[in-house]
Amino acid sequence: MSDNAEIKELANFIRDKCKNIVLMLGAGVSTAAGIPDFRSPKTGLYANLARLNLPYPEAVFDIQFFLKNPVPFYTLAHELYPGKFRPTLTHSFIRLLHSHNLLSLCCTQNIDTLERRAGVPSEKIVEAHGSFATQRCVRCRTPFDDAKMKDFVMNYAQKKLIPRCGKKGCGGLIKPDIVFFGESLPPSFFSSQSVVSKADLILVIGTSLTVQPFASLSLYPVPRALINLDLVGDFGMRESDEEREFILLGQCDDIVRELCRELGWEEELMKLWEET
Ligand code: CNA
Repeated sequence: MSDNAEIKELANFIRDKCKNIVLMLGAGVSTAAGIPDFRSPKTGLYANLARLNLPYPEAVFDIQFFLKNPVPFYTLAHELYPGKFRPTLTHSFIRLLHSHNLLSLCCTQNIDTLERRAGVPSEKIVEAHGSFATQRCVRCRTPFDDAKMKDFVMNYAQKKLIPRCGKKGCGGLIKPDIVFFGESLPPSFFSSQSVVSKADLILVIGTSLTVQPFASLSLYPVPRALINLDLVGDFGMRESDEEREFILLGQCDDIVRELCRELGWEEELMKLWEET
């Protein structure tokens, strides 16, 4: 667990200096909800994909592979589909930052929509890698009905049916609006950059900072903090005359709870989480 003095310093910094906090989130924020991340050595998705017979683990989210073989993706989608999972304490912490008028933007790589479910307003969320919330045909781009999609994914384990476009003469594969490897990020990601560059704190939580261009947001010369199990990106390498950085290593739910205790928000956090 992280050094308590560092948590106290971050709490003081937030209290004294912050009005515009930008969050950068990754899969580690949702592991406590029961959703595996990608790269954790034993529990991550990539370590457990052998059963899907993939040529390489990332293929499950590769657009070229999906077009040839959508079965591994739909097998996984059935397991990860939103609705089965509850927001974590860290998601409620983001909602709390919003209630305290400190949240400028929540940029997430996650596709599980748990930020929305925790009550973070949609105008404050940039889903940089898309989400399971909508879907469309990969060929003609026609949107596909949400309820039908839910039915296909929820029943995939029994029926093994993959949704296809119903438009006459099309029949293309249906894919959730998740950004696969080989696809561009949504315009909202690029337009958010000016907000990130003006943040008075970038809070990086639960990400290995390995996927670009998302990871590059952490490089803006503004104060930043890392809350993660391990040291990632170029954290720890800033020179002493550069902007301030805080490094808090451990389970993010434990660290945000302690941070909230220092800020006098712990009771509010727990109440919010219990009500979510
Ligand atoms: P990643 O590469 O798997 O990294 C996760 C990071 O979080 C690692 O550094 C872990 O050490 C750390 N971590 C794991 N659990 C915790 C915890 N409880 N507390 C603190 N740190 C923790 O995942 P990234 O998000 O960096 O990679 C980007 C991919 C992952 C995006 O494209 C996502 O779409 C994709 N993804 C999303 C989900 C989801 O939506 N929940 C799940 C799995 C993968």
